[in-house]
Amino acid sequence: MGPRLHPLYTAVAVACAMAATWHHAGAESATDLSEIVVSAETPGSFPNSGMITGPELEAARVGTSDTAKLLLQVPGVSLYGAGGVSSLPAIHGLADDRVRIQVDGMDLIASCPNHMNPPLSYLDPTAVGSLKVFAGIVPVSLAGDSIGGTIIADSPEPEFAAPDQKYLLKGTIGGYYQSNGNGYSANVGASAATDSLSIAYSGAIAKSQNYQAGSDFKTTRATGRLGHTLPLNEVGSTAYDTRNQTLDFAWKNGIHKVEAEIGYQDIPEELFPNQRMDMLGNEQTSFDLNYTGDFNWGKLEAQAYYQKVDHYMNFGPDKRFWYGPATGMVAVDGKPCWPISGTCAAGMPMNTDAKTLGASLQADIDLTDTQLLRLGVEYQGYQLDDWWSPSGAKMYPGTFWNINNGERDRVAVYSEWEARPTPQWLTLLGIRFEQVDMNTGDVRGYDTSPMAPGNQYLEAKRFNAQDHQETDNNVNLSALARYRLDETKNLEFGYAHLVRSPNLYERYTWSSWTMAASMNNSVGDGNGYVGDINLKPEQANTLSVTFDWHAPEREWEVQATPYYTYVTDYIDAIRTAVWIPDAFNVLQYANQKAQLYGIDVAGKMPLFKNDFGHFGLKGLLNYTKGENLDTNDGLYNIMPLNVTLSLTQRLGGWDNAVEVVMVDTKDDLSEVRNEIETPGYTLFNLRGSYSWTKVRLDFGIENLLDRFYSLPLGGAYLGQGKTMELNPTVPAWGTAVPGMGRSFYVGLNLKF
Ligand SMILES: [Cu+2]
Repeated sequence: MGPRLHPLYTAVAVACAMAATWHHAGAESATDLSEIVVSAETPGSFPNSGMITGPELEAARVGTSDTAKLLLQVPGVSLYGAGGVSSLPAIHGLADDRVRIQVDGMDLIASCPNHMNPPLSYLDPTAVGSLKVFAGIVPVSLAGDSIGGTIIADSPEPEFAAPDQKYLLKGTIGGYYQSNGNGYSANVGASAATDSLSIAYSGAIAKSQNYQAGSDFKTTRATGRLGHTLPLNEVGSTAYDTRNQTLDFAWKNGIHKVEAEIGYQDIPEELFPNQRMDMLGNEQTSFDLNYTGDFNWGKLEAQAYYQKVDHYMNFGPDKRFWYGPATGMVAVDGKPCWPISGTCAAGMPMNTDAKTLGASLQADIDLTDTQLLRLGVEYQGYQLDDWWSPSGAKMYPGTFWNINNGERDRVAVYSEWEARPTPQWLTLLGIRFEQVDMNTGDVRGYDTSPMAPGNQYLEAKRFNAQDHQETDNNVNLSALARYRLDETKNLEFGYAHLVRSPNLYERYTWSSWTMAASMNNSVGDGNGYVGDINLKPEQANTLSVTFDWHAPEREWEVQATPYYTYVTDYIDAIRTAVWIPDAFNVLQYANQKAQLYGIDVAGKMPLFKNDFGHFGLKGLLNYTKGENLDTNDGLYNIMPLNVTLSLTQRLGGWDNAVEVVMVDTKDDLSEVRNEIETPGYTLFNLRGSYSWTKVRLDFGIENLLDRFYSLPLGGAYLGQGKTMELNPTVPAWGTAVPGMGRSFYVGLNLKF
C-alpha cells in the first residue's frame, strides 16, 4: 500500500465527517454556494440526472477545449484519455459506444478505427448551454443502443425579443490562455432576434502544442521511457488545432417553434499519445432541423439531421520523425522514397468517410394531471467506408479495405408512462423495441496475391465468403421511481435492461495481421483488435438506488448512489493464437459475461462566514469495480477510487476554490490486454474568478505542485517512435501516458 494511499483514506474520513456534520451546518443558511452539480429536482427532469449549466458551466470551460472534461464533476463519470479535444466519457465504467451521446438531439457516431472523433468533439465547450447525464438507469425515451447511460449536450436555447421590444441584439467574445503547451482558445457569438425570429452564430478556435508532464523529483525516472526525440518532460503527440462553427435559425409562432442548425468543424491536426496514428484532418458538416409544438393535449417534438464526416489519419510530427523529415516521403530506414514501391514506404494514409441520417418523432400526451404517456419513433441510417491507400513496402500495391461500404441502420419505437400517484411518488415505466441492421461489402488487403504479408489473402477470402448481413432485435426496459420521504430526504431507485448492438469495427474488421490489427483500437491500450461478424448485442441489467439527503433549500446536501450491473454478451477481448505477457498483442473481440458495481457520493455544505466571505466544502467520491466473469479477469480502464474535495469561498463578485484531487493506485487490471498499473496521486488546483455584470475573469493554477503522474485511463504511451511496429523499442510497452504538469490559466469573457 505505502504512503500514497494515506491522503485518500484521509479524504474518505473527511467525506464521512462531512456527511456526519452536514445536518448541523445546514442550520445556518448560506444560499450563496455555487450551483449544485446534481440537481435531482430539476423541473421536468427524470430522477438520476446530473446537470451542468449556468455559472458552473462557465467556470468549468475555462482552460479546456475538450467538452467531455466538463463532465468530470458529475458523479459516476470518468474519461478515457485520447487526443486533446476527444476524451471518451465512461459512466460507471462503461465507455464510448456504450454511452448514448446526443449533441443537440443528434446521435453522432465516432467514425474512425480509433474513435478519434466522438460526438462531444464536435462541440466546443463555449457552445454548450447545458450537459445532462443519466447514469445506468435511463428512461427508454433517452436510452437505445447503449448500456451505460446517456449524455445530452445542448447548445443554448435561442432567445427572442420581448413583445414590447423591437430587436434583441446580443454578443459574446472570450478566450483563454493556458501556460502548459501554450494552449489558447478564442470564441465569438452573436445573435439577432425579433419576437418571433432569431439568428445566432458561434465560432471557436483552440490550439495547443504538446504539454509537459510534471517535473517533481520522480520525473527523470518516469519520463526516461517516453522516448528520446523530444525534451525530457514533453508528452509526445498531445498537440491539437480545432475550429468549430455553428449557425442557428429559430422561429416561433404561438405554440410552434422551429429551429435549424448548421454545424461545421475543421480539425487540421489532433495528435494522439495513446494511438499509433494521428488525426491529420477531420472535416464535419451537420444539418439539424427541430420542431416543438405545445398543444392542449401535450407536446410534440420532431427532428431530422444529417452529418457528413471526412476523416484522415497518418503519422503526426512526433511519430513521423522516426521515418524521416516532415515530408513523410521517406522510407522507414530514412532514405528518400519517391515514388513509393514494394520496397519503399512513405507514411500510412488512412481514410474514413461516414454519413449519418437521422429522424425522430415524440409525443408527450397528458393523460391526466398526474399521468403522462410518451410515445416515440426513431430512425438512424449510418454508412461508413474505411480504406488505406497504398504507401509502399508491405502496404502495396493496392488499397486495403478495412471496412467497405459498412451500413448500420436503426429503427426504434418506444412507449413510456410517467405518473405521480401521490405527491410523494414519481414513477416511470417504459419499453423500447429497437432493430439494428448491419451489413458490409467485400474487403481486400493491400496485396491480393497469395504471397501477401500477414495472411491478408486468406483472411480476406474467408471474410468475403461469409454472409455479412446481421439483424438484431433489441428490447429495452426501464422502471424507475422517486419517493420523497420528507422535505430533507428523497429516495430514487430503478431497474433497467438495456441493449447495445456491436459497432461496425467490432463486427467487420477482419485482418489479424499485426500491422493492420493494431490500427483498429478504440481504447488506446496499444493492442490490435479483430472483429467477429457473429458477435451478439450486449445486454445489461442494472439496479441502482440514490439516497438523497439535503436541507429543505439544499444549502447542504449529500447523495450516495450504489449500483450494480450484470452484462451478458459484454464485448470484451480474448487472446488469439499468439499472446505474450507484458507486450502489445493482437486480440479478438468476443462476447463474455461481466459485472460492474460501485458507488458515487457527492455533497456540499456551508462551513462558516466572516469578513473574507462565505466558505463552503464540496466533495465527490467515485468507486467502480469491473470483472469479466468468464475469465475472472478485470475489465479494462476502470477508474480507481477517487475523491475530489473543494474548499470554496465567495465574496462579492469573487468565487474562489482550492481543489484537491486524490486518486488511488490502479491495480485492478485487464490481464488479457496487458493493462498497465498506474500509481496513486494527489493534485492541488487553485481556481479563482471575478464576475462583473458583463465581464467574467477566470484564472488559476492546475497541478500546483507540478506533480508527475500517470493518467489512470490514459492508455499506453505511443506518442512518439516507430508506432507501426506492434512492439516498438521506443516507446516500449509498459509506459502510461503522463498527465499534465503545472499550468497557469486565465480566461476572459464579455457579454454585450
Ligand atoms: Cu482516426
